[in-house]
Amino acid sequence: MSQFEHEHQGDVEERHELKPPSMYKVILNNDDYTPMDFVIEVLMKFFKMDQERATDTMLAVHYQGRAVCGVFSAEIAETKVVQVNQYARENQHPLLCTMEQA
Ligand code: TYC
Repeated sequence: MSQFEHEHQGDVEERHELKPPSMYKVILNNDDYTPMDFVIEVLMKFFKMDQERATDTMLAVHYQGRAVCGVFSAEIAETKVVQVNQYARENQHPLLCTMEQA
């Protein structure tokens, strides 16, 4: 894939750099208090996982400390983090969702 786009206007050439957008892993972190069923519900609701995949991902977080729930553009990742943490707080759970560059 070409990294540059060349635009000709008369005898003037403009060069625009075309960078692919940075991608971010959205991560769910373990804690001792959030109920397993609530984490499964979050994974199904915000990450469109089916029950089986949500259960596997929840258990990966429970036993390994954290797991990647998906990789998204910065804007989508930021939205997921805010929505998950807000939903957890509304339900009085300490569940923590974070993001880091992929
Ligand atoms: N460790 C929690 C428990 O034993 C379950 C849990 C899983 C919490 C995943 C957070 O991201 C999490 N109830």
